[in-house]
Amino acid sequence: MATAAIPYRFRTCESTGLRVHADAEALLKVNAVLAVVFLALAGTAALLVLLTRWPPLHLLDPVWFYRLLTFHGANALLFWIIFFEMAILYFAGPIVLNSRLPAPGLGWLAAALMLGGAVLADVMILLGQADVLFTAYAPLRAHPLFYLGYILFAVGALIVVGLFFASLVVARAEGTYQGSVPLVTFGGLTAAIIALVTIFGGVVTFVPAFFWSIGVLPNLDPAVYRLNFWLIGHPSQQINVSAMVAVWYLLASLTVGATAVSEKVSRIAFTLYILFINIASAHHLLVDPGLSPAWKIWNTSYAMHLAILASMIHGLSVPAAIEVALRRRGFNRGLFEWLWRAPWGNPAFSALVLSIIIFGVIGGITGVVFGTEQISIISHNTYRIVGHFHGTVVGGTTLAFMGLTYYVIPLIFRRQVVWPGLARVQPYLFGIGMIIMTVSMVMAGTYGVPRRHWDIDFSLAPAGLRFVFDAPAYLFLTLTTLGGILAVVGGALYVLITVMSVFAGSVVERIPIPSLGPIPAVAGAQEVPEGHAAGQARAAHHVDIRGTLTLNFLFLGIFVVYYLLNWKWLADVWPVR
Ligand code: HEM
Ligand SMILES: [Cu+2]
Repeated sequence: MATAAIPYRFRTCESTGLRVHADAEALLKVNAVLAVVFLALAGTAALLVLLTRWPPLHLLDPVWFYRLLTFHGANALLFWIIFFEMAILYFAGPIVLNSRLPAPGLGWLAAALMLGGAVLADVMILLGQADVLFTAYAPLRAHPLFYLGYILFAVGALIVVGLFFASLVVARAEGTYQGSVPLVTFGGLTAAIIALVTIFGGVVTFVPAFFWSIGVLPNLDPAVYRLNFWLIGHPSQQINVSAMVAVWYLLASLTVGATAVSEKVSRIAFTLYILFINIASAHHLLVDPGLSPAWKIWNTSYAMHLAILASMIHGLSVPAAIEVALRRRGFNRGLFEWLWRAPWGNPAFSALVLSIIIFGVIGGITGVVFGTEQISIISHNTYRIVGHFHGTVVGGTTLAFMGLTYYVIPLIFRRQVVWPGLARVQPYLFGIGMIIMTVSMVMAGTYGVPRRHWDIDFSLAPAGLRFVFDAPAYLFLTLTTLGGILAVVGGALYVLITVMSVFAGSVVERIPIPSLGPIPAVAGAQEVPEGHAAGQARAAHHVDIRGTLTLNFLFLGIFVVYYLLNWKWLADVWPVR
């Protein structure tokens, strides 16, 4: 090898046999720990914002409500998720491909830039210099250092994306990996390619905003800002979806030994994301003036549905892979024996399944419906939107990342997960809390409750100017609060378990991985019992996914009903007599 002069240190993973480069592993650890720290910050702000949005309580005053709402959005959707994605790229690149990480020094520089940028932006927000909310829409103007923080963070992320591409090249050139890359790397590659486009969006959005905030640019057109912002704002969500789906395949393999039913179809689906997702950015601009109806309709129909098709393919393919794997073990009776006998006590598995369900049923269906040009008019800027995206990035992506953590701890940090009993219930608390919260937010929004509103019924205004919503709106806001509290408890448990395991867990060298050998016992999870021998023999050569297909048709049924209901609600807004 050409690089023999540089002492690259490797270890061989006892559990997977992978050859792990020490620098890649150290960078993975640092990024993962930082992710969890920022999640803790985001979650603290979430609780305060949540309790403020409950009309009887109104915990924070208006200034701190908007300040911490900004803080919550930035720390959750940028810092937590992207730091974790950087960790995933270090895993899906050099570690999965047995290769070295080229130029590890750049990885440390990137981590420093990202940490510095995140801290800078957070400090500016908390000092009251950036009360601009997540979108930072002009003409709201923040302190220049806030935009600089975002820009530094993005530059750091760009470097890590570059290192990921470089590690693919190095793995190929040095022959540490032959053949086509595994699905998890392919998913990481999808996310990394979309990230390039997204970071371009970040440049055209935040660099002008920076120059505007220091006074070099005299004015920033709000409509142009919004158009540019959604070139970063929407595709970055597709990075989250691609990373989440890659984690789904990985977790399905780690927890029950599942392999994709058709790798080719799954790869095509990932490619559809790259080709068609950016067009969907237009759904954020459907009520904006200045853009023609033809532009809006073209951009939120036709090709956009090819990206949705991709998610539907993964939503069929991952559960199908799980069903096939469990039926192979002999859980072959009827439609659903495999489902009942799945390893529900393994937190990585329950997180995976809840993530698929919440992302698909809540996030997915509401996304397609609210992104429809006509229906957008009754959902835009209502609490329905907040319900929708907590279904995707929280119930979907965040929960999947939580599940993966239960393997990162033993495999990368080589620590036992502490408190197995609590770890077992953690995904259920978070997931069920999120289900209650997101559904209630969507319902409150259906009764007209706006998003980003400190005081929906203007309780401080003179009597004649107050506004009262229909009673169900208040009921759903109460349920939102209860579900949110449950999720905050689940989230806090995740942070505690992770931090305690990483810093004080007992050392573990080897855990069983079902795709490579015996069934896992992560965090004291119940083992998958070996199935009935007869069923096992019968199932061995047979791809039977009747259970998954039944669930998928149930999903489509809910989809159709909800879509039609929304057209009815739209018609009710403007009755024709
Ligand atoms: C237990 C966890 C969480 C709870 C209880 C929670 C709750 C909330 C609430 C009540 C709002 C305010 C909505 C409004 O007034 O319009 C909000 C906004 C938001 N949340 Fe969360 N959230 C949680 C986790 C997350 C996570 C993990 C993410 C991202 C990965 C996230 C991303 C956002 C974003 C982007 C906003 C919008 C900020 C804005 O409007 O500028 N949340 N959340
Ligand atoms: Cu979008």
